[in-house]
Amino acid sequence: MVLTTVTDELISAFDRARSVTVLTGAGVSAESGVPTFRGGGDSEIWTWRGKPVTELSSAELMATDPKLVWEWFDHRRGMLTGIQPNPGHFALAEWERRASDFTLVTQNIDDLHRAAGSLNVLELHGNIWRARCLRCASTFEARDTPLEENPPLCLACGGPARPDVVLFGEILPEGVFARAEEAATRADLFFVIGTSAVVYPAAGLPIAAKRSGARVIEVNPEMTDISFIADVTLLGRAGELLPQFLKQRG
Ligand code: BJW
Ligand code: ZN
Repeated sequence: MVLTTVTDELISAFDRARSVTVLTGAGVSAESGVPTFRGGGDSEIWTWRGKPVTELSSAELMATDPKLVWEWFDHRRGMLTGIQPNPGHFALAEWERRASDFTLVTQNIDDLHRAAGSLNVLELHGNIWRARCLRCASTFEARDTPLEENPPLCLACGGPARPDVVLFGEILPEGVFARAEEAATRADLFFVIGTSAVVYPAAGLPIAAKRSGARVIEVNPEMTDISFIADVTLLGRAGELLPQFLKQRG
């Protein structure tokens, strides 16, 4: 079913749900002015030196030219500086405060969910403000923008660090993905918000939820690769639709 507004029936299903799991993607940050990877809904697309993201954010480039990967992330961090969460992020933080069993899984590395007040965020693809040591694997916050040194050096052992994000061809942090899968299969309502749902294994989560009996609700201005399994596609912007789930509850 395709809808353009949040109906009373959806609000009451949301109120009655015992377990809600949400998967977000770049589209949830689009209304904050953050570009997406593949466009859609009038969003800007990340571009840098004419190279596609699949090449820039790849394990291959990390292995051959880590300084260039840091320059790309430095550019991204510069753009994110000063960007604020939007009503979609704030609504999700409120969903978490009101629900008894709520899990927010994000593919985003921009940290805007936490900035909006979400507490438990499962970051499948890492965090742009964190670095990971290539020698001792410790992780640390690295917020210099622009970078003071490329690569930044590990606070523990002085070794070179890389962005603590998951590039194409890299394995997702195992514990985090396992928790996301568990929440997907436990949910009775599963929301897929602002993602083109083409990147795996994240895009497998709504499929796993559906198989386990969840009702799947998609929020996106456009139909996506996952629309065919969604019970409801809410066609529109996250920042406009997500707050509507809270509106009749005072
Ligand atoms: C709005 C809106 C508004 C606009 N409101 N909405 C199975 C099948 C095929 C391939 C694979 C597979 N398993 C693994 C692969 C390979 C690969 C993959 O999936 N490739 C596909 C592209 C085909 N996956 C991987 O490599 C993963 N690793 C892995 O599986 O390891 C095992 C392995 C190892 C070695 C070999 C093989 C397997 C890792 C994936 C990591 C992805 N990393 C990135 C970059 C992170 C760092 C960075 O930011 O640079 O993560 S890629 C990029 O895409 C980023 C995103 O998190 C991710 C998803 O994008 P997202 O969020 O969906 O954004 P968009 O732009 O695509 O969509 C935006 C949406 O918003 C649109 O729908 C708009 O309409 C909508 N929108 N405005 C609501 N206002
Ligand atoms: Zn180290």
